[in-house]
Amino acid sequence: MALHKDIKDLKIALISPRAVASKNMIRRVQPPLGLCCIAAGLRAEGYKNILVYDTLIEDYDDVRDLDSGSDMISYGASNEKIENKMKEFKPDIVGVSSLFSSQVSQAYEVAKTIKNYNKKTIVVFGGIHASDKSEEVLNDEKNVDFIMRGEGDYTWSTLIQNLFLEEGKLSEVPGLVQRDGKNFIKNPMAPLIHDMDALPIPAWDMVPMEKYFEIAMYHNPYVKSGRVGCIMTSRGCPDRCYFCASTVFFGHKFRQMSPERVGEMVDYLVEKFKIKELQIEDDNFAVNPVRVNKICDRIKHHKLRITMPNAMRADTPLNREKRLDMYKNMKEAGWDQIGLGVESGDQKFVNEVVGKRLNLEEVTATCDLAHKAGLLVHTNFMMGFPFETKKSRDLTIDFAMKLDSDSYSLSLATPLPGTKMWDIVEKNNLFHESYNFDTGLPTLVSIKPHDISDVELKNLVENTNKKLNFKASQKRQAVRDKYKLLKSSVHGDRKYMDPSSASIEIDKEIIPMTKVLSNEGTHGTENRGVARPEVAEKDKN
Ligand code: B12
Ligand code: SF4
Repeated sequence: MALHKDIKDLKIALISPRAVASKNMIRRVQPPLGLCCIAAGLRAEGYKNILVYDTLIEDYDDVRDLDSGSDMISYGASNEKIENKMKEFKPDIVGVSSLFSSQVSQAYEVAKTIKNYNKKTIVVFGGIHASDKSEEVLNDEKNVDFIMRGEGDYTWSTLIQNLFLEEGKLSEVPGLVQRDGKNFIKNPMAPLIHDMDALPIPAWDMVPMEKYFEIAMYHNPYVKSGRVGCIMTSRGCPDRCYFCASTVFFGHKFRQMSPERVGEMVDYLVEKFKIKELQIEDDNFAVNPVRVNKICDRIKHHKLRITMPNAMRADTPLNREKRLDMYKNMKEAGWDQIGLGVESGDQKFVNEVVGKRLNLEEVTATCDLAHKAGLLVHTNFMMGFPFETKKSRDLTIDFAMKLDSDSYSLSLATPLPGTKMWDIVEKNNLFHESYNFDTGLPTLVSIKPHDISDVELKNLVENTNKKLNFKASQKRQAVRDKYKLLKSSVHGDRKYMDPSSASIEIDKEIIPMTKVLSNEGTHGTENRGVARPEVAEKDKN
């Protein structure tokens, strides 16, 4: 494709599509970190006209039923709005983030909208889902021209040069997938990025940060200030959980930013955006405890409130004294809560099926250590694994009930493309009849249960969640105080119950949630999440 203007003047739009959720999930929204990384990479190469367009923040309150009668919604800017934006910006090429499998139907809508606006505009998909299901995406959606697999931080400028310069060759673009008649040409992937410190600071300045601050519905929505920075300080995880899509994409090698680089990124967020809280999105933040301690020392002067919406291993470092020291440092640096990935209370299942090799005794010990350090603990469990038995479920419930965790997420296992669990589900024809990518959410049954009905399984998971979180809320005032931070939610960190189901049964007594949180200032709940004027107001003071 010949180019008549300076390549650096090309207009590049990067779009994050509408999100899909079920009605009882909160509508989360935070800056699309992947697109901000790509934009920063392009800017560093000298590209001048870059638009990062996050449909979610552009129209957070445009909530639509996905199919009439279903429990599913999508939210974000409409196709008309996206088209109008394209008419205004006139991109030469558009990159669409196809990160979540559950979002792919919405990503297709974006592709159709772009081609509707101008057939000549090149549409490129990238992100975790598109990388793993590249052929399927190209088969399903003719409006997608190319897929770029893998990390996009540096590969975009190679793509653009080879697409738009006369001497360019598409065979040179790492990770590119294109149609070839009925077949596909798949270029080898670029190597994973190892020098994490060399990555430019994500282009948060290209998204409307104030709007995110105002809505304040982040990955962890329990925030004291709306001014939150969401960062990632490492990629990759050495663990091998069989359900995890993250390692399929980012690999098992732990690739870490130095404490100094993390510090620079945090300094930037504090100085430029006046953030007051930090959410660290790493998959397994504490793989290197020495680094954690150094990061604590480097950033504690900012006095930020820090949470980790994702989990870390409960047994890092293995030495409990050192673990306690690390937790104390984290507390001193501003951490309020840590998250632990436990997955199941069935030790044999954790070791032999999940592939996590985690001694559950360490989980129990860690709850005590974290409390000693003054931290709250959130634990993550799953149910509804392929061929799971009642015995295994009972062990999970029993373990979680006895555990001194301050809040719990018990999710329904969801098959994610590329994972070992996906392969097991596919091979054994275990996809639930209602399953499609849209419904691949942790609040819905995606895998045919083995020895329980789907309805019973869903109810069991929902009720157990409520019981666990109720139990936890009775123990510590700090937990009840945390719930006050999200008045529109009922209970739990990731499970947001519909108000109509907001009661729990304990020993045959039905207790409404309002009573569960009695005198704690709980207000009416809203099942679709709300913008949070009270947080925005507090920030002004
Ligand atoms: C933060 C996060 C969220 C946030 C916000 C994500 C966002 N918009 O930025 C929230 C809380 C909303 C969220 C929700 C969910 N999440 Co989530 N989330 C993450 C997490 C922890 C970090 C994402 C991130 O910022 N990564 C860092 C950046 C740098 O990477 P990136 O976004 O992938 O971008 C890079 C590449 O993908 C690529 N790229 C990205 N876009 C594009 C576009 C083009 C054109 C190109 C070429 C390249 C490209 O280049 C980027 C730079 O290298 C990941 C785990 C992980 N390690 O990534 C899970 C992850 C993405 N989530 C996952 C899932 C399943 C979900 C949920 C469905 C369920 C849930 N667990 O609650 C929901 C669904 C969201 C919805 N409503 O549609 C899965 C996705 C797997 C899949 N196939 O679907 C992951 C991988 C977790 C896992 N362990 O498996 N999530
Ligand atoms: S610990 Fe987390 S990131 Fe690592 S493999 Fe398990 S689920 Fe994936």
